[in-house]
Amino acid sequence: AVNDSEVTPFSVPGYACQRRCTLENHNAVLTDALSLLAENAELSDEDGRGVAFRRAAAVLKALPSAVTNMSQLTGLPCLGGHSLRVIKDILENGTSSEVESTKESERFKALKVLTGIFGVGSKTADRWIREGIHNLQQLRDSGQTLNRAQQAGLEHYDDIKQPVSLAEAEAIRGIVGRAVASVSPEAQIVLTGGFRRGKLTGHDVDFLITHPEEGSEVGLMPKLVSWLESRVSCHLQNVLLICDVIFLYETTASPSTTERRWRAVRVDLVVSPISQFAFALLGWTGSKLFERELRRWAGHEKGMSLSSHALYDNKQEEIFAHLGLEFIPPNERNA
Ligand code: TTP
Ligand code: MN
Ligand code: MN
Ligand code: MN
Repeated sequence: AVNDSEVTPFSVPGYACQRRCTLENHNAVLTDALSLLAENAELSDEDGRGVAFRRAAAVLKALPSAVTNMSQLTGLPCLGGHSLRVIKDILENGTSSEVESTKESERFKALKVLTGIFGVGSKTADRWIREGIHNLQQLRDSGQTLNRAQQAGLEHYDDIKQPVSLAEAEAIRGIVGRAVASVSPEAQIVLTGGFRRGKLTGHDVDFLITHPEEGSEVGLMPKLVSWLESRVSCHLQNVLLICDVIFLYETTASPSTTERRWRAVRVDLVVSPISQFAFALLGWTGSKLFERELRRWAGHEKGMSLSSHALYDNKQEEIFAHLGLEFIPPNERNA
């Protein structure tokens, strides 16, 4: 056993947006466990509990080495009693009984499978489970009415479940880039989301599109979508966009086969006016918790509202204060 006197407690600031956190994670066993409990809470419509587990996991992700002793955690932020019990269980026994039983529970397994269908959220999945639907076959047999997104999600379930590689993301960046260039030659496209943070795989590919001239981005999205859908260019006969978000493209076929290999990938396309581009880029780069923490910091520590469109000062008067001026109400600004 490690002697407590040898243990140096870790120290990290309270908000995730105050911390530098690369993809290197010395505590993956612990953070995987807490992330699973977060996911289960989110799927059960317990968002508060979900965020608490996400914050706890983020603190552990930011540590410079593996936790070996509970006393190293003394004074760390965001580690509530529940998260600490899970961590202690894993440090002492190698696994957490709560995590293991959650993983094995029929309800969690069914929620994961059903919400894994694009277009199906936890509320829909919960209703289906109450109607006795626990898997894809039962869903198909049930005669449930599915909307267009869900039909596509079900049809391409296996493809979409498979992570997108960086190479695929770059290939799709090329295809979408050519499509954007053909509907609006000056428009710019940036890869955002997890790939911008250096991840090598993702559950989708996120793009942010803008135009250097304010206003010229208006109408770009419908043009881009219909252009991709119609596959008008012979260079792009390998692309099909369905539901705005599911992208089918031909993977590099092996020369030995003439069979077409199609792969469905989720894409997120966002168009932003250039005046909001910086906020959109910040807002769509993630991670989700980093974004949430930036907004919490802005609100709680600075009295401001941050969104993917703007940063507002909640009290207009404060702008005057920041400028060292006495507040002048609008009706007295008729200079
Ligand atoms: P995701 O694509 O869900 O997350 P990711 O790219 O980090 O992870 P993965 O690799 O699994 O795809 O979201 C990307 C970012 O976009 C994330 O920070 C959340 C943010 N975002 C939305 O998802 N929806 C919104 O409406 C806005 C404004 C931002
Ligand atoms: Mn993404
Ligand atoms: Mn995601
Ligand atoms: Mn996304």
